[in-house]
Amino acid sequence: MKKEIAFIFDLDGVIVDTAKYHFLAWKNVADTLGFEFTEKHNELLKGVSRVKSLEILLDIGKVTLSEEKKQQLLIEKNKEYLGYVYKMTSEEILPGVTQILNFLDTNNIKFALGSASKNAPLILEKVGLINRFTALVDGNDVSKAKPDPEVFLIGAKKLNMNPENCVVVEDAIAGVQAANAAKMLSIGIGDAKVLGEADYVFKDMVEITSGFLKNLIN
Ligand code: B16
Ligand code: MG
Repeated sequence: MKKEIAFIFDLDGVIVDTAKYHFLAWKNVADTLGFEFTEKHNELLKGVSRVKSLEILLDIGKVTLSEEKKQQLLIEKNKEYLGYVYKMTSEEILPGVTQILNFLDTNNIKFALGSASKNAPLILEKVGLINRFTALVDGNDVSKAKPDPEVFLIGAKKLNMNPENCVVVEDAIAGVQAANAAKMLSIGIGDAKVLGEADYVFKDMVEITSGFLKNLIN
């Protein structure tokens, strides 16, 4: 017998790779402030809110700024980031994603978005996926950042599902922890050494086969 389950997908690192654009925009901020910001540093910002990302960046550069200057940098960073987002097309949907969404649709399994990004609706619109999600939860809807389960619990509510019947797909350890705290099944996308707390870990979305998905629902 089929189990009634639903999926909640993270955005950056799962559906699209916007981390590379965040990197370029944050690097510009670091350049302006006069310190080096590497791709390795950028890993620390994945899944983290915009405001928290700036705090981490300033810590890396050992820079202290006034509230006013921080607000100005946040606006400038987002402006540059949006410049990249506006150029996004469906070609940037990560390999494997479309097949998974098609499988879920074919099997009448609902899915929602659970992202820390305040730009999530725009990104989904640019890549042509906005109308495929039953519900969207983004950085504008939450007051507590991952690893707090709030984002996924709101997602379950919007899907009209019990949290225990939801499956979360996440690339950030804070997101995996949030899913676990919400008592949802967690699927990590990326390095198994980093995402070891997830119930399942796959290198990328292509590795999630229809056989695996069939096992989950049966
Ligand atoms: P924004 P996710 C996260 O997206 C990114 O991984 C993270 O690097 C970014 O700081 C955060 O969104 C906020 O993004 O500046 O667009 O509001 O992985 O939760 O989908
Ligand atoms: Mg992510």
